[in-house]
Amino acid sequence: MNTGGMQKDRGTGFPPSFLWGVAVASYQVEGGNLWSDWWEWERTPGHIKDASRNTIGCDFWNRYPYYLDLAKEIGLNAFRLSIEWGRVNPEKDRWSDEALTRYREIILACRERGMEPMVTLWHFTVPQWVSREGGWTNPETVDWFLAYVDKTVEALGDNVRFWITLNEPTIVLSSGYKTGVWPPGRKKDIVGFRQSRKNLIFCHCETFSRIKKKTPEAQVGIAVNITYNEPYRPWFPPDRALVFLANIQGDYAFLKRMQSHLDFIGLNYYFHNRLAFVFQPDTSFSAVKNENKIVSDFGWEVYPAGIAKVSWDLWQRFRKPIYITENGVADANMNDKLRSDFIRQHLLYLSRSIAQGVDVRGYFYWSLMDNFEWAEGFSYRSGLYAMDYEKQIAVPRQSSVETYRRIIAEHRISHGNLK
Ligand code: IFM
Repeated sequence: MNTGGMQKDRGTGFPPSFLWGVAVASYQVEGGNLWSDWWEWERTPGHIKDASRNTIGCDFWNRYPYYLDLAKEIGLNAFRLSIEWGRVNPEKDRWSDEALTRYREIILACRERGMEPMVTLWHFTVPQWVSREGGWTNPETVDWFLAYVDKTVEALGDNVRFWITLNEPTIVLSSGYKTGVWPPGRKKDIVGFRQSRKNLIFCHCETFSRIKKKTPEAQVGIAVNITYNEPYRPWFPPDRALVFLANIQGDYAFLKRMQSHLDFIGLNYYFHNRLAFVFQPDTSFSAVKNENKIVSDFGWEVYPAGIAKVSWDLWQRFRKPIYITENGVADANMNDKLRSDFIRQHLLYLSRSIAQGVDVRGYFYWSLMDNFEWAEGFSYRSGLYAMDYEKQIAVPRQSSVETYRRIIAEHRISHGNLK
């Protein structure tokens, strides 16, 4: 087996207080988020594959006890969810106590089922009124966001020990301001990109300080999506230079700007890229040359060694505890060998990192059930449970649910669950 260049060892266990969870995000599972920018975005033809059904989606907003029961059945001790800014603050200066009360109920419902809630304050969407005022490019958005943070932390803070300020900000920056495939749909808007980046970094740091001031015992981090980049030809300096550039321009640079304001790093790991130098200025001289022996429904190569590589790299650079806040694979097949192997292999590599001294404290599979996958709409199916949206039921993908349940129960990767 490819150990990704790391030393081989026998470690296959997880620390006693390890968090075993799944992750969901408000806009993707709740349904009915009509105050958010994505709601308008979705309704413009061409933006989303198969958007027509996203009125209630999984209807987590109303049916959260059903889903939390399913999560509990897997034996999880943690559950990652997010708060929808547009629900809490649907119009400028209008706040919804009703929404905050519901979020409080959801968080308590996690606790009642023995699951530690990990709560994300911003997972991609802004309220429509914020978007009309220029979204993240507008410096006032910082004040609006922080007012939302204050209200939310005031209402929920006594029951939340783990906060994530922002989810994958660099993905939103590039999709919203470089490629324009996500709201606000700007292409090559370098000025907008830079302003938004600056405002997001400030929001993270200030949110961290405010939460810590109010509840010093809370743990506050950020979730970043890091691709494991490696040179296609390790002996070829231009390929190595591409990897170096990709790393310094991406999330490592972002994290560096906020490292004094982080209790932990949330790592969302999905895949790797083997980068090759090509003489094509329009592709930034870079091409991805993956082997693609095993790929997800979306063509993402399954590469479990990468989770260990990135965790190791993050640990070496920042020395902060790491939670794997997302890791998952899109596979619509009900006979889901791909997903169960994916879970086993990633956890095996993770256990090896832990044995080598990397401080990894939790793993959250993305996602509990199939849900709304942004521009891909409902076609992306990564759930441990398959959604039947018409009937509003979630059907277990047996092999994956069983695999994850067993690993959690044994708290280690044993021979049995490696088969
Ligand atoms: O569904 C997304 C999630 O919102 C952010 N991280 C990646 C997931 C899968 O693409």
